[in-house]
Amino acid sequence: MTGIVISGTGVYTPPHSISNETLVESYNKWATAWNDDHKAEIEAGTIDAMQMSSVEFIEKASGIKNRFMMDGKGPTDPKRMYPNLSELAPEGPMGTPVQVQMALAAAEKALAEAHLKGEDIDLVILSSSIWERFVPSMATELQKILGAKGFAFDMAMACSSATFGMSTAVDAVQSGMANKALVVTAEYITPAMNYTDRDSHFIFGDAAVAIVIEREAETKSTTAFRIHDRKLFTEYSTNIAAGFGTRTLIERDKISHPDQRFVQQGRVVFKELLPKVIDHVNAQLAAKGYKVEDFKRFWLHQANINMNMFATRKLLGEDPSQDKAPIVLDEYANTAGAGCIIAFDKYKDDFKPGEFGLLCSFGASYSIGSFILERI
Ligand code: CO8
Repeated sequence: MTGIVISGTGVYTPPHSISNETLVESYNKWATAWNDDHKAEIEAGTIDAMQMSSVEFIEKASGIKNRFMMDGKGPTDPKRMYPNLSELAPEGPMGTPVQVQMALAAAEKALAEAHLKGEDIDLVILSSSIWERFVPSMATELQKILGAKGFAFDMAMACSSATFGMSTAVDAVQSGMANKALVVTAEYITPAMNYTDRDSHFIFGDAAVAIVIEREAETKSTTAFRIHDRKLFTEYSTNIAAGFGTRTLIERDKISHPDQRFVQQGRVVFKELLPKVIDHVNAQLAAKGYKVEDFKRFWLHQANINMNMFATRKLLGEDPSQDKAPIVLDEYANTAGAGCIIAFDKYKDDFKPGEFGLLCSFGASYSIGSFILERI
């Protein structure tokens, strides 16, 4: 027992809702035009034709039906196939980044639920998979906008950015380094996608989530969850990757190479990561003396519906339901670190004091972060 609670959460949903139908139509127009342009080579057998994407495949293989984007026009323009700057983008590189504006919108909701103001916060962690700006740190800009005190920093842990950020915040509050912490995971991830890659063009959407962490004895929240336990795991893997970084500033001719953007071995990830997730959760429950029956709900990472079905079947020994292990990826797609927190935010209001839930992120790097929570 930590004496620490999650006293508020918030979700920011971007303005552009893009369905599978829209995305597949633009991809197929782009692929058809590419095949027309390369007709001679395709006929000569020197290159392969681009295959068409399909709405049916996407829904069956992933469970995704829709996603939200900060710009929907670029990725669905067959002549462009990458995002435009968002409507929220500042005039120049030193204006407030879109990612900070997404973070702020989520933070305001989380603070309202916790009955706190920005000035009550003395630690801001902006923990996300990828970065719109490296220096100055975006967390310090969010700290300034909120009027928060203390200190702020950026951190990154791919799909487990939110849970690892939360764990760091718990440590800071427990140790007395901070009194009240705000963790924000702002996944502005569409710029890192390759919309000309049939295998991955449908996977991600943008979203931001925020979580307030504070002492149970001090909280004014009426919806708080006590953090009973947390368990983190990492193991290096290149099966989920995005190559861009400072090297891209040197090797500028490689900016359009597919390896610069998101690329994954989806089947390998499925096979390698899931057993680790199941072992991780079972070990955590056994170590703390819990059984799966003790939990009302499992808020799981949101990458693929088949992964979540498999994980809940293995853990619970039964077919999962929306009530037991809610799915939000049908509407939001994969939002990297934000996914399990969106599920938590949208499926926590029916909890009564004394009921338990398990929050678990898993994905790139590899990483796993799981929290045992009790509604107080
Ligand atoms: N339309 C039609 N057919 C397609 C399409 C498409 N869009 N895409 C692929 N196909 C074809 C394939 O070519 C293949 O054809 P063939 O059998 O002839 O080779 C066939 O469909 C089947 O393909 P797959 O075997 O790849 O299909 P799967 O059923 O395995 O599904 C998935 C693919 C959906 C990718 C699945 O493997 C999956 O989701 N796995 C889990 C992956 C996962 O969880 N990844 C973690 C994501 S990373 C994350 O959560 C956060 C990352 C944060 C970092 C971001 C940095 C930018």
